[in-house]
Amino acid sequence: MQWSYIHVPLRYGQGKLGVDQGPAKLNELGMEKLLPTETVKHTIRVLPESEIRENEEHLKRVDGVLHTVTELAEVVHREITANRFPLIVGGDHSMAIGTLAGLAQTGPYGVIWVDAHADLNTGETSPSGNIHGMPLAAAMGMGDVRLTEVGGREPKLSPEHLVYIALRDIDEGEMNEINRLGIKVITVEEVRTRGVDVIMQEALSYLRERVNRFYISFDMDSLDASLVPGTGTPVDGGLTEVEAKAILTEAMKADDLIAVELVELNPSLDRDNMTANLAYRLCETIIKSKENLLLEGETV
Ligand code: EXY
Ligand code: MN
Ligand code: MN
Ligand code: MN
Repeated sequence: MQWSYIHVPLRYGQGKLGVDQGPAKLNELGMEKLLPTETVKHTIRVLPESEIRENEEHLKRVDGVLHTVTELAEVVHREITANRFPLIVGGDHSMAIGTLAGLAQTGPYGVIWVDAHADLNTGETSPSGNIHGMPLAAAMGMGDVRLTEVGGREPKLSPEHLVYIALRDIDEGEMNEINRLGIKVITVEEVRTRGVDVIMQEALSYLRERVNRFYISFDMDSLDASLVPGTGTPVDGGLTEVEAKAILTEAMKADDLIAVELVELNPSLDRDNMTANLAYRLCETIIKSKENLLLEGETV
């Protein structure tokens, strides 16, 4: 298995400066040394701030988001087709519009979305107009065509191929859609009371009844607000580091996992690098659990 390490220094899906520095901060902490030397590396291009117009109330900075997600879709499509394993690091969660589109170009897949938020708004339902709250709506073909048609006209994701974990800050429009579409939700409460192995087994078997591949998108704000000052939209009542690591380890053990994405690390908001160091430890967990699995596989 060969890794494809994809940097997405994107911040235009939301208004705070600094989240585009997430990938660079992880590299500063030594991230690239965690990856095997033969890892393929990509940095997705972003438009300069000077070219960004704040002129669309309901889809803020849409040109900046589109520029990057269009390229990301193509790179993800190409990397999966080349049988590599993308580790995609952001950057704000609007980047997932590109990831979801790129994966869709390689066939049906499922999603485990670890996030305090549903990211299921359209321009009409969004309270902020920030596109980082819209990637899953766009992937399901809901909302503005500029977002829904990234990487192709067809919807990129079916609602029954999505499982939320740690969801706890949901807007009214999103709640209506979750109920209407019957999207599967696993709360922090369930993670805590039923245990990570039980809920991950449930999430994986739910997806495996429907698709034979899945990816995990991990938003740093799925963790408890007290652990992540360095993220743009922290929410109380989140995951502990131990729970987050256990979820990621279970996902990495799955041989039908095709990609991992880690988003919303904002070093400018951080305190003494505590969020960046935590994100680094999560990436270490991701990489080591996959590498150990491969080693075991080889020794068998
Ligand atoms: N639901 C709120 C909105 O749409 O503006 C907050 C979204 C936060 C999105 C972050 C990436 O998870
Ligand atoms: Mn292509
Ligand atoms: Mn998110
Ligand atoms: Mn979030």
